[in-house]
Amino acid sequence: MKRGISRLGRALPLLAGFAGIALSAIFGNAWAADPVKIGFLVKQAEEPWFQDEWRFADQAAHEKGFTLVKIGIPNGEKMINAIDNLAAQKVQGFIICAPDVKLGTAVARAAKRNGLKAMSVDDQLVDGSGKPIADIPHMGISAYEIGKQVGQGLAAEIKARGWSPAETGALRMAFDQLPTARERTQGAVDALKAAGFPVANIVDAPQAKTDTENAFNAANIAFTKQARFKHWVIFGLNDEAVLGAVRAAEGRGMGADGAIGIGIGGSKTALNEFAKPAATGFFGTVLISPKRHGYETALDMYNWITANQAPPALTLTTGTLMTRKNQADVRKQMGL
Ligand code: FCA
Repeated sequence: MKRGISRLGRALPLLAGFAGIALSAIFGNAWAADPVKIGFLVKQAEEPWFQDEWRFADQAAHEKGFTLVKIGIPNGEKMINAIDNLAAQKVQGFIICAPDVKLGTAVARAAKRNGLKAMSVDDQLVDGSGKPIADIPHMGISAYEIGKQVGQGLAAEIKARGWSPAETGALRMAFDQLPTARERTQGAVDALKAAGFPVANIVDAPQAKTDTENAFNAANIAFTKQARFKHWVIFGLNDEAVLGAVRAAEGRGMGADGAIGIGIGGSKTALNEFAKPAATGFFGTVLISPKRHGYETALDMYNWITANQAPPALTLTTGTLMTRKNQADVRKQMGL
């Protein structure tokens, strides 16, 4: 574009002084002087995972010198308003973890209407028929594999503690309307099964929302219905799901020797538990990378805007089992 501008400038010497102004009017956003602005919209701004993502996206903004606009979008209406708002602020593109993946078509439409580039993070957007939206690049976790790591960790602990599988229940904190959540817990179920855990002892606790409070309520209902088990292992889509269930177990007199869980995340929710002087039932978590999901997606968007280099259509990140014992080493390895 710059070369085009100078050629045109030479061809119209009389207008040379006004070329910048005139051409920026003609070429709009393509005029190189526009500062880069990127939106980062998340469904649950209060959750430590999303705060970490924002923190790492801020780091990218600082390094590259772009402006990052962070907005929490707890529902579809706020989401659409936020996208329109980004356009009004002359943002060129945004990264989004939507409050409901079925809003995919609405996101694509709002982005197109406003001429914004869009990329999703964590939760992949789908269209009306449940298919991922092809022209919205995505970075998510390898949900099924990470779920398997959770299940393997729990199976190993059942063994290490000498718990009889027949007397142990497995609580699946369920949020099945979210594909990544379903895949994560399916991975854990399959790993438990593969380790010989009795399938009939797997109990579902459906959560209304993916936070600790809703997990606590869901787990309490399940524990009341299934009082026959002596021990419990707990898993779910994130640390909040598992922590809520661990708190519910504690409320029923089941401490770390009665009920243990392994979450997914590794942000503050998990670290706060590990920092307690005595081990709680929150045994571990599969640490995933807020740095990749925040910093890397922000850089991807920056390159898309400034160099017209679209991000890969799909990037799946891995995780590492982290417990009280190895937390410092594992976090260091992940560059956190
Ligand atoms: C989903 C969950 C979050 C986090 C993220 C990676 O969005 O709701 O808690 O696990 O995936």
